[in-house]
Amino acid sequence: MTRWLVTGGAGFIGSNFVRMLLRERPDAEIVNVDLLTYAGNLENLADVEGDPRLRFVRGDVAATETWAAEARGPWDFVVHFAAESHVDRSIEDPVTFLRTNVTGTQRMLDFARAEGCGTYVQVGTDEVYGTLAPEDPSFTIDSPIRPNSPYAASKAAADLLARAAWRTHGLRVVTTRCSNNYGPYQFPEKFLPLMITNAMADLPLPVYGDGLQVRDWLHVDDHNRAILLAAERGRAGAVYNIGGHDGERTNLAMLRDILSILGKPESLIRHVEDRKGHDRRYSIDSSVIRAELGWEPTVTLEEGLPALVEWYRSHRAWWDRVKSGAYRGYYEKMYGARLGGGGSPAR
Ligand code: NAD
Ligand code: TDX
Repeated sequence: MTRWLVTGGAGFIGSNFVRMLLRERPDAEIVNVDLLTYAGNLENLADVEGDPRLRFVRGDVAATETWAAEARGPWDFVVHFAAESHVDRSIEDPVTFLRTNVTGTQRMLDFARAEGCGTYVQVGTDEVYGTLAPEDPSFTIDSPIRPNSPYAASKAAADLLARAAWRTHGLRVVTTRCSNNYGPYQFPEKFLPLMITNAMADLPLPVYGDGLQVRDWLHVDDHNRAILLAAERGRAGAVYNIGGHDGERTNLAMLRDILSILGKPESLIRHVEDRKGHDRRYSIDSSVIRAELGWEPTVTLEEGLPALVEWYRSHRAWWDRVKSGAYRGYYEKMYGARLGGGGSPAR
């Protein structure tokens, strides 16, 4: 058995990672620690709910002492996804981001050392590099760290604490920095699920500013395959940029594609006030992980976007429950008296 502790496994990327591990690593035994904030939803894992290799512990990464007894090491791998992840929320409420993303990461690094850990993966973001002008070269792992939102600043601090744990204590840390992900089970406050579900319901599509900001879209399974490689074969202390499968598009171009796939009119697009400090362009140079670990993205936007729209078409029950708030009762219904882990109440 290979023991994996995954944090944030009830969120978008983490739940897809857990599903991938169960599918591709028959010897994996997984504990998923998640606080179930508004962004955490165990319905994202409903299809693997009964798998005996997967155990859920409700817990706060910033209060590891409240659940450590339910997740004793040693661990072969700790993969730290849990975070506050939405830029707009970080502008309104930065302190929550510091608690979860900064304190929470330090507590997870301490937990990994105390329990024993083969490799610790810090799941980071390209947003730590700041923004690019249209003609700038892509971000490399040597680009300066210049975060522009409280979210990005908190993730930069987390990455640096992970590096410090490697240098100071010799914890085997590998850090990944990925561009914008898309795929199943993304919370519909984020751009693509918000726009697809709104368009399906003939609701307006709120585009920040001129809509010409560029993102470097990557399918969540390609991201998770890179994380798996980084965990199993990554170099201690390495930073791996992940992204860039011909995925650079303006927000408006993405919207036009979505509307055309759905057969909906462009009159649904509404330009609204811009996000404060809005990063203009992200673009990722993934040459290090390609050369060192042989990672290659496999899903192009041309195939991935229609498949994503189809997923939202066929999973209306899932996103109806998320948008209506009904998903919040799922954990209590499924787990009832087995409320373990302590932690703070879900926000
Ligand atoms: P998400 O918001 O969908 O999920 C976050 C999960 O973490 C949720 O299940 C939530 O309940 C849990 N969580 C939040 N606070 C917690 C706490 N204090 N203790 C325990 N659990 C807590 O986020 P996501 O989009 O899946 O992102 C996962 C990770 O990947 C984050 O670290 C994010 O910064 C990073 N990332 C995301 C993207 C992207 O495009 N979404 C790109 C690059 C990196
Ligand atoms: O309503 C909207 N209208 C709009 O124009 C929303 C929610 C977003 N946007 C724009 C802002 C961005 O230019 O769409 C783009 C994508 O926005 P988000 O989905 O909020 O993603 P972004 O800010 O790019 O950050 C994402 O990628 C990096 C994730 O949320 C982060 O967690 C990840 O680290």
